This record gives sequence, C-alpha cells and structure tokens, in this order.
Amino acid sequence: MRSPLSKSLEIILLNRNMIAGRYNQQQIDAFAEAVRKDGFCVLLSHFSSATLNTWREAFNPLLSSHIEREGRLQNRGSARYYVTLPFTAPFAEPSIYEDPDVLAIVEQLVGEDAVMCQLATDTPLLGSDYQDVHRDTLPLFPETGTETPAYQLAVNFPLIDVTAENGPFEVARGTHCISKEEGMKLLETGQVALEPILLQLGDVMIRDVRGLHRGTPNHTTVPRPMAVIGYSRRWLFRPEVSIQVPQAALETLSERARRLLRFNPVVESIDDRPKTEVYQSFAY
Ligand SMILES: O=C(O)CCC(=O)C(=O)O
Repeated sequence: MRSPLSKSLEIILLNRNMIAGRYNQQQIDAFAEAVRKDGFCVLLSHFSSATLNTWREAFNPLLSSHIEREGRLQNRGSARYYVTLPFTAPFAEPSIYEDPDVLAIVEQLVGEDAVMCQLATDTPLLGSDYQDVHRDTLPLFPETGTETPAYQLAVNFPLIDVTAENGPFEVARGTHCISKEEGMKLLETGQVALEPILLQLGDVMIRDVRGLHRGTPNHTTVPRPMAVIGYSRRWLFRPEVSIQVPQAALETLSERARRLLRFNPVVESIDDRPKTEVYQSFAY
C-alpha cells in the first residue's frame, strides 16, 4: 500500500502506465520542475528489476564484509550502513548510470556538464533507528541563510521493495530551498510533514540532497539496501565521495560515461580503493 501522495506525485503516478522506460521533453520538464519545487520526483518502474536483482545478489556479500570489517564504526547510526559500490560489474552498468531520462532531468538541474561523483548504498537492518532529520550537504553560503538552485543530486533506487515496515526514507517536501533552520521550524510547527517514500524495485527517486530527510527503522530481518548515484555541478568537490575507476574499465566506457566520470580517480585495480569508508560524517 502506498502512502497518500501529493498532487505532483499523483501526476507522476499517472505515468506508470504510460512509460516504456522513456519520457518526452514535456514530461522530463515536469520531473525537473517537481525537483525544483518539492525537492524530489519519482520515476516509477524505471530500472530493470532483473538488473537490480543482480545488484542485490552482488551487494549482500559486500554488506557482510563491510559489517565484519568496520561495522563497529556505525557509519550511519545503529544497524545502518553506508557502503560504496565498486565500479565493476554488475554495478558499473551504463543502463543505470547513463539512463537517458535520469540524465535529462539531472542535466536540467545541475547542468549539461554535470559529473557523476558517487556510487553507493544506504542499508538499515533490524535494530536500526530513526536518524536525526538532516541534509546531505552543507549550505554553499551559510552567512546568507538563503539557498541557491540545485548543485548536488542523489538518484536513489532500492534493491528490494520498500514498505512501511522495512525502513522507508522520509523527506519533508520543499525544504531544499530554504535554510535548515527554517525547514526545521516548519517541521516542528507541523506546516510540513515527513513523508515516507515507498519505492518498489525499479522505481527511481531523484532528489536535491538539501531536502530535510531521515532514515527510519527497519523492523524486518531483511536488509533494505537503497542505492545512490550522486550527480553534481562540475565544480562541486565533496572529498567524502568518489568513484575509483579501474583503468581497464575506462577503456570500455562510452564518450558520455567518460565525461560524467571525468574528475574521478583512475586506479590500476579496484583493490586500490580505500579499505575504510571515507564518508563517515553525513548529517548536515
Ligand atoms: O536510506 C535511508 O533510509 C536514508 C539514509 C540517510 O539519509 C543517510 O544515511 O544520510
């Protein structure tokens, strides 16, 4: 059962029956406008479930080894883990990171020269808790108390269906374009509410990372992995995130992929990547 949806999300829902995986310009414009206005949009049934099933199978051992190696660091709160994905099969998948609809929306929001800077997952397990409401980035100009157009986006898609029980991501609509303090006040006074986003396998959320949000507890025994691909303005540098591109993979990339990945480090081998997650401080 999906939670009650706002008008703009209802309009997007109508598209579920229309999509063959591709949108026309007017629809792309509407998605981009929803991100500008609400801070996020959802593309329903967009990515291949078969592809995402291979991601989940390949991800499970990565999660186990992350927990074994550095689970004690609790990098996203209790029983909740941020795990970077290696840029190798099945995760180095152009049908996902070069999806033409996603990129058309991304480029409207963060520029035609946008970069792809992050490929990772957030996974709450049984025992996880409510996170503090937060943003994923600092403001660009904290002295002003005002916000700019978008500069960093997260493209999120779950590797299983997200239900009310397994820890849905919650977001406060429209809080990306005001200061965090103002957004928190709106939440405290009930003028905006946190909305759980119940995505099904294949659904894709594109969000401005400034929208106030939090992770919620997973009450089931099955991990709920949410993949995240970060796209941002070309000039933004977040030392916490990067994609280590193996030299061998570089040679197989499309022109567009090379351009998207152009500021990421190229490594001899994927084993050269940092042994511990670099992105530990996450809530702004
Ligand atoms: O995937 C989630 O439930 C949200 C996680 C989150 O917002 C974070 O760790 O920054």
